[in-house]
Amino acid sequence: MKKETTGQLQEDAENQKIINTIADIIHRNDNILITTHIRSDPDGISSELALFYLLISMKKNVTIINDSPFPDSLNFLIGKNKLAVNDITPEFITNSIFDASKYQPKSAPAFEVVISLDTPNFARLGKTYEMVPKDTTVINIDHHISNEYFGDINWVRPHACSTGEMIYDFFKETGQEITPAIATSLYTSIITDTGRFVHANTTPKCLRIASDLIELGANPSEIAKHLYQTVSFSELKLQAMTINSIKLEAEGKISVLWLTKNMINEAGAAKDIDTQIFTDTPLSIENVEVGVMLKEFNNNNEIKVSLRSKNDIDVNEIAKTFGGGGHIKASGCEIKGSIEDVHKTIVDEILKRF
Ligand SMILES: [Mn+2]
Repeated sequence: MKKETTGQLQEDAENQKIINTIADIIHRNDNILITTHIRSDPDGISSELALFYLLISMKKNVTIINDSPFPDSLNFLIGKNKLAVNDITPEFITNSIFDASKYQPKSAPAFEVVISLDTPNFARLGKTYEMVPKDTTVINIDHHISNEYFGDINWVRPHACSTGEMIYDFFKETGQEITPAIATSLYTSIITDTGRFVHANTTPKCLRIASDLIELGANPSEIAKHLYQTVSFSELKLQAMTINSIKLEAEGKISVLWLTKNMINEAGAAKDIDTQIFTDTPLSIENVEVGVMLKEFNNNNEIKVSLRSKNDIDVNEIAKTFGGGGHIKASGCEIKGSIEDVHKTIVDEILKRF
């Protein structure tokens, strides 16, 4: 116990040091680009927004560029929503979040600083990576254990439940005000990355932060309404189809769910549907140790593999075998091949770990 406390103090001191370094770089520069990984998730987007609100209040020139379009499901965090009450005109925020494919390099200022959020390596930035000028200072803020320390400054905390938790620490350490809009964003980070406070990354600290954010103006039931009670009927039908597709392997220790393009068509769901809600389903079955979701995407015969682990199996290691990564109990990778072939490949790889 004593050792852990010492470790915690050391981590706190290190956090303090690196936060000061980052704050100093921000103070010395004006043109800042904020970005997150491809197929952005709520943790990445919410962390971007919280930081965006902060940097705008510091009169910085801030641009958010992501490889993937802003997910409709998070519209409640920006624009004309009632949650984001502050002095920033909603249009400005909406316009600054744009699809990288429409990006015109000439029209953007030269970025002096790039802040990469929730992203383990350059490749995961997708096309945004090509926009990073070579002499830019890259600040890498992330909680993935697979992070490759690709920045000039690397603040990587695998024990943080979310990147949002780290951004919260940044606000606290630098004495910045957390407005209701920022509290709403950060609460969204934390609740989504902990799977509504049930995953192994749900720590006393993350619950304390969530509690503080509620006091600062985040409204849990309002946020939950937007995140969890807005499933379209076609999405729900798709969910039923994916549940029907589940196969048990290795005497019920592994379960594999399929999400094919055909299923999406048949259910009438949007092609870019957020499939986050399906990834935890295979692991919910009793006695299953590793849950897998296989998703067909693009047209290039590639399968997105999402891995979830209940107990001792390190799925970050498994994903790494195929060039992916993430966390010990939640990770992902992409494998070329038909869904049938990838099913066999990934099950064989998991079996080596039992
Ligand atoms: Mn995250």
